[in-house]
Amino acid sequence: MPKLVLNYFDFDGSRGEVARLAMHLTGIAFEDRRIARKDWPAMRDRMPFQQMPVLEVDGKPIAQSNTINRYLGELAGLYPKDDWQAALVDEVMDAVEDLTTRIGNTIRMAEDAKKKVREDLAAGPIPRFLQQLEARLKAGGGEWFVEKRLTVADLKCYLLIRWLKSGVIDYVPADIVDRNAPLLAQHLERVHNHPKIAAYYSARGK
Ligand SMILES: N[C@@H](CCC(=O)N[C@@H](CS)C(=O)NCC(=O)O)C(=O)O
Repeated sequence: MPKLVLNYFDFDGSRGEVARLAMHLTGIAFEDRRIARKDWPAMRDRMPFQQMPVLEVDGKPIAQSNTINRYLGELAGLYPKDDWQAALVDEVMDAVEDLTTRIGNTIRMAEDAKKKVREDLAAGPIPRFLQQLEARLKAGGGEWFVEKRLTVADLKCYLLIRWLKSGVIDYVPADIVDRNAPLLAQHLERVHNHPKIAAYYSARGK
């Protein structure tokens, strides 16, 4: 097993959290290098795309969350070997990434613009993404996205749904998931109650 160091913000969610969960779930040893916001400006230029997460593998950096998720998913056995099943995992992860980016782009907007863009997203694109993701969950049997088992696609979707349901995204109603994709709300509980994930968050005091 290579020596793994995950660089990500000191925050239990979003793009770096799939990697943490994948490694905790499967007992892969890694250094969880949590970067405080105040230290980020001084570090930014050392990161390949001035972004995180960045995984160091035997000292060599690799960026882009879904690339990291696939790499670790393969190491951890949470990514399909079959090419078609793997493509289905990628589709979910990339769709989640697209929606995360669209919402994320609003974070630094002025309040008026933020309100308008988020209300527009909540009126159409977010429900559509949720319905499309739910359709893929159904196609996979309703419990997990592919291979009737937990993969990195489930972790990636879980973190998006947790964010949407948390109520912290102003102008996006917290019940948007329940109203548009109730199976994704159940999926959130399924992942959250996985014994190793529940134990991980409990150990972190969450
Ligand atoms: N496409 C990239 C996006 C990475 C990204 O936007 N990361 C955010 C944190 S979640 C970041 O590093 N932002 C830089 C900043 O806030 O200056 C990925 O999937 O890893």
